[in-house]
Amino acid sequence: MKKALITGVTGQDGSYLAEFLLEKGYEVHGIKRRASLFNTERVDHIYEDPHVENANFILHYGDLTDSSNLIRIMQEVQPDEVYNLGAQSHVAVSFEAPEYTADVDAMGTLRLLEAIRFLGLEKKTKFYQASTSELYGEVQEIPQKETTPFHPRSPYAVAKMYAYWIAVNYRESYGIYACNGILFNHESPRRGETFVTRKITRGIANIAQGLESKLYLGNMDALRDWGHAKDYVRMQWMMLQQDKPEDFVIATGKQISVREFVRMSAENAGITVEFSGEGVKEVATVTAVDNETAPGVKVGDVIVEVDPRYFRPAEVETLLGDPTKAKEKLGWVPEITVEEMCAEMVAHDLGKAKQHALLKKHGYSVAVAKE
Ligand code: NDP
Ligand code: GDR
Repeated sequence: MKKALITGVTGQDGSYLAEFLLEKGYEVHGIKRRASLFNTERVDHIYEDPHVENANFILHYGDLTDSSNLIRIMQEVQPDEVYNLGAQSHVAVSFEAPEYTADVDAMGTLRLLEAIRFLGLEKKTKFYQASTSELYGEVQEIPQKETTPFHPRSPYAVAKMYAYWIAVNYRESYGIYACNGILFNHESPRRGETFVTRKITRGIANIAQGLESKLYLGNMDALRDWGHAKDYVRMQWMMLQQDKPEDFVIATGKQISVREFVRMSAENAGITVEFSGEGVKEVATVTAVDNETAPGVKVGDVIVEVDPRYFRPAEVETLLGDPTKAKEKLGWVPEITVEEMCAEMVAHDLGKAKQHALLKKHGYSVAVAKE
């Protein structure tokens, strides 16, 4: 039985990857952070009571800022594959907490690679690094591929740039099977609520159910190549099953704007919107509504406004990936379109919003968390 160790197992990708590897028959170990509340919601459905004998999904307390902890876990598990998905992964937050982001995202990667070396696991343990299209930042070529030069535009992207190169360097210096997946944005109903797609699907669902009246967004012109996390974790595993370690771009090859994602999400909730105004004055107004799915909305309501607080000191305006290498060398093709993904996310968030609306109707207080 192969053993995998996943950092960031409680995150979006970590949870899908853990499911995927368990289905493949792996013993899966994950690192979770200590928090004052349970933070395992995304993996609770696959969690096994530690009292059960031969459990094959095992969680360890740990942190990417703690070398001795990482070495101990690595020594205990002796993994065949390490997937380094743990990160302070929010670009906007990285401007607020640049040093912490560097510590976790850059130094955390170094600590894991050093643990492999320190324990003499160079020939046994394969290493996957969660690299990112944010490395391209101010894009030098459209679409972006493995050979496109990098120009990172945030403390997050700069930290991930270090992680990218240290993985390459440990491959070249010590022969470690280390590779980078340069993944473009990927989303799902498990996406963190403050990333733009989930902020939109959740906000629209709450508005449809009358729990909120307005959604505030930043740069609506930003263009992204959005795929589904399930397709992308499959690729993470495929990258570690090759004879030779290589880096791959993972993307769909299509891009849409934040504005278009708003329109699509609203349609999925039975709301038609029209955009007017420019820059910080831009709004989305309801022009038609299906009151079965959106009883909280009427024609003429302004449901989206721009708030400059969500603008970033340096923005990445456009990203579009070219996944030809992954298609040709690994036979990987994304199976879920952005339209299907958006419909899935809205349906999921509408389900939750309906539950909250029902509780509210029966007199229970419902607080909607906001950024
Ligand atoms: P999430 O933000 O959903 O998950 C991040 C995970 O990292 C969580 O499990 C989080 O724990 C954990 N984590 C954060 N800080 C630490 C720390 N100090 N020590 C240990 N673990 C920590 O990210 P995604 O699942 O979306 O992304 C996975 C990886 O892929 C990340 O590295 C991200 O930067 C990268 N990436 C993501 C893309 C995307 O579009 N999703 C695209 C390209 C790259 P907790 O649950 O406790 O917060
Ligand atoms: P990104 O994702 O920065 O690409 O990083 P995010 O969803 O945060 O932003 C995408 C684009 O939308 C614009 N935007 C907003 N973003 C947020 N979060 N909130 C808003 O209100 C808002 N309004 C507009 C942003 O400015 C941006 O242009 C994600 C993360 O998963 C990274 O970890 C990963 O490396 C990259 O994707 C690829």
